[in-house]
Amino acid sequence: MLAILDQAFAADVLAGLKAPIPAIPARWFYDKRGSELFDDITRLPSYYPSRTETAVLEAIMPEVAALAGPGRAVVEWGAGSLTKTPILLEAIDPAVYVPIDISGTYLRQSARDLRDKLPWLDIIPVEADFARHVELPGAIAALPKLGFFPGSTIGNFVPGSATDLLRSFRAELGTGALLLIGMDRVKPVERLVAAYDDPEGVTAAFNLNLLERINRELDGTVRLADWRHEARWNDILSRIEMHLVSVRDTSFEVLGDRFAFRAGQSIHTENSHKYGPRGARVQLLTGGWTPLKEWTDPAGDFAVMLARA
Ligand code: AVJ
Repeated sequence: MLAILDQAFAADVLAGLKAPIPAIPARWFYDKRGSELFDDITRLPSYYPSRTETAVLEAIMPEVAALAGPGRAVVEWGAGSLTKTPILLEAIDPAVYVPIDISGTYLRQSARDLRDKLPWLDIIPVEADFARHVELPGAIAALPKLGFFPGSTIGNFVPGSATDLLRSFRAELGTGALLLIGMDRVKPVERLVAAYDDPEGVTAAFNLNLLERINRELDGTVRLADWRHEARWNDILSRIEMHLVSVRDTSFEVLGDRFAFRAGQSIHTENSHKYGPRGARVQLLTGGWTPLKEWTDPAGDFAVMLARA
């Protein structure tokens, strides 16, 4: 018997491999190995988003703290990074911090790490899939809220799904809440591709780990040597796409189902949308959030936006 999370993984993989354009949702990258590899990615010279956003957050915190005021419940979708989340929490003097994550193990570990770093902070972890509606703890019902969604994770959702997600954030936090969100900017294609196809090969390993995860968890027989990593810029849709491309005709089984791929066929594994200033605001507006303020690094590589529900 597969656990509930594994069943969801199995359903997404089987449906995704049978689709006319094979695709597996990017959320399944993040098993233990995948999360470690993503951590390595954030330290790569060519992967500018993490270090740029961190610098922007550090620079703007006095202003954000003045706008938000103390005593808020800070809600973060995703367990939070120990480099970015403390920058916000140390600056704004919150009443409580509510990290939401689908992985209970990961959530509890990161709550422990955060308690070591900020022992004064009241933390209420919530184990839930933030892509669905999350019921927030009753204890924060009466508090003013600040949502935190860094990393340009919103960019992993196509615009229609991003709108749905932002609307569900709004429904969870309520009218008057604030949202602090990271949104990566459009930039020259060479820099974008280099960020998702690093010379060190870490992003390739991150992408290929999805196939290893299928082998590990879903009785898969994928031959790793038959696949390679590819990062493509899709200009019309303004996004980096990651694909796993078969290097020769190949076939494999997953949970007893057989799949065949021709040389050059791909499995689409991730979208990472990049926004212009106007596109970023429109995405927030269609999701029910009114932009109040936005900041970037001096080069304009990455934007942090503040919006109100
Ligand atoms: C930070 C999760 C949004 O799209 O840049 C990094 C994930 N994928 N390299 C991104 C990712 C490949 C990432 N997110």
